[in-house]
Amino acid sequence: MYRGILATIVVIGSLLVTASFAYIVNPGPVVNATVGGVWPRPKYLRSTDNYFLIDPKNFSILPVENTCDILDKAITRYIKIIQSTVHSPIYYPHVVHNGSGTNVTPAQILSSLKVNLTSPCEQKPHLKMDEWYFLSTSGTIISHSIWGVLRALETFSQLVTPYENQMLRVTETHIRDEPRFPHRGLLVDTSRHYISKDILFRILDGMAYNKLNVFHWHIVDDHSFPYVSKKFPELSAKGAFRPEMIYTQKDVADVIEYARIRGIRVIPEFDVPGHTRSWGVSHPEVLTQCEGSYQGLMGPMNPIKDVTYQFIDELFREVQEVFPDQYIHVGGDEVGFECWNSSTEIVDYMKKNNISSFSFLQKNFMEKVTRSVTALDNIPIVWQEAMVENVDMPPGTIVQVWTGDWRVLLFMFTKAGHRALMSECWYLDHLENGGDWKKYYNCEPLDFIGSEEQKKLILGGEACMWAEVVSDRNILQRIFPRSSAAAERLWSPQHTRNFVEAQQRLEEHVCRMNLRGIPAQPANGPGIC
Ligand code: CP6
Repeated sequence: MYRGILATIVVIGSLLVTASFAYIVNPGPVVNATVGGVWPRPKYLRSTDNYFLIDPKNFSILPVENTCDILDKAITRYIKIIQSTVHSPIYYPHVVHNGSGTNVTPAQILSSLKVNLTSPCEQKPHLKMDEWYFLSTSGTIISHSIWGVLRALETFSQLVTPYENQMLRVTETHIRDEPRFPHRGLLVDTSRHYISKDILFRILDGMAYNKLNVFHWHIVDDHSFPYVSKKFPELSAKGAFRPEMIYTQKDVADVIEYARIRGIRVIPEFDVPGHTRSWGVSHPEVLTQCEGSYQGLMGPMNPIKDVTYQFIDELFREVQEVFPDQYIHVGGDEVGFECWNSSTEIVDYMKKNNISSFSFLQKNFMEKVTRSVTALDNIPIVWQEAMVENVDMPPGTIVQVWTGDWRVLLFMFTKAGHRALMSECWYLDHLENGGDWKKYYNCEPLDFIGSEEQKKLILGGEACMWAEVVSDRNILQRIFPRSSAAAERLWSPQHTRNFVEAQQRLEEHVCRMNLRGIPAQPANGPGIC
């Protein structure tokens, strides 16, 4: 009874709020999907009563000024996507157009989309890349960088919907758009379960469909070491789950390239000094040998031995050559002190050097490691726990918040002048009942007390896909569409917070991702896709 009333309210509410959109009429009390709704929602969007028809077999995307391999490949991808839209389940006979995009003006045929890229392509995406674009569905894209063009093509492809007789339809729409935050990431853990390269590619596809631009590759951890190092091949030879569950140098290069041409940065994480048990299979000398009741276990890295730092330095030197991004994540989270406490060697060292706490050891460790990163002109990212005991982090270090009172933490880190990333509210391994994208959607990274200066230091955030309970079989469903909620929070203006409106666009966005080969799970309960 209650559920019936609730559903009715939801349906009526949806109709009221989106009266100016086209939507699908469904037989039951399900969430209606928009038609040609854009996710994440653009900054400025104006649609008219005019619309265009597209013959998918006779449509081209044409560079008018600069072009490059990234643009050529994007055109090939998006032509294919646009052509496949004729198979969308959000099909015309079900569609009621009211308000914008009604059949007021006789339809014209749109045969090409002209891409006006006003400056030469940059080779690789970076934190400060320009993602601004102008798009008119009457046939024009303008952008000052290749990255904006990629975002514009994604938006255009989302505005296109099926029409009768294998034709497509797009409402005349004018959009000026740019992201709110420059760092819009997804963490993927490939240590707790090995995720195959093909699935990583599809994750990157899905990221592009959501305008996410940072693939945070949590590539190794306690449970396995799949990265095949050039200098230390024994790390994966002994530390991978299975001989074939590895990322060769070619695999890594393929992932970076796949991401690059989609405007996605790849930031590797080699988490130290905790979360390193898999390193110890081949290099026990860099881990602490626990004693007492922990006898036989190996703990966090050994912070009092030079070999530890030499080893990290050499490995990070390689990692910084292999991964072109200027940033590298060095972890620093969840360092258990029990093992250090059990080690006679470490306790003696502390006495001799007048060190009274384990967090002081941790501070020294993180200072050394971040310095070896900056020595090679890279910039470290660390988890929040690395900020202990007045640690002296190199200038520019970014702190990622994942647990605890994030409002207090963001205040503290930005007060100290550090740039920060929000992840606390975007843990994708935490499951709730259907529709749990709403709690992700509700999370507002700037919702803490702090000055304008402090808020400018929030670069964005990341949704986190820890892989204890996901593998190739379910990771895509777990990531999408829940990370889409974070993607919109990070891209769209702060005032974009209307659940009822977002719900209908997300309903369509899930259908769209499904059509494009991403097995995104249902967003809202019963639905037509
Ligand atoms: N692995 C690593 C993890 C987590 C972290 N670091 C984690 C901790 C708590 C939860 C989820 C994930 N699995 N290396 C913390 C950043 Cl609830």
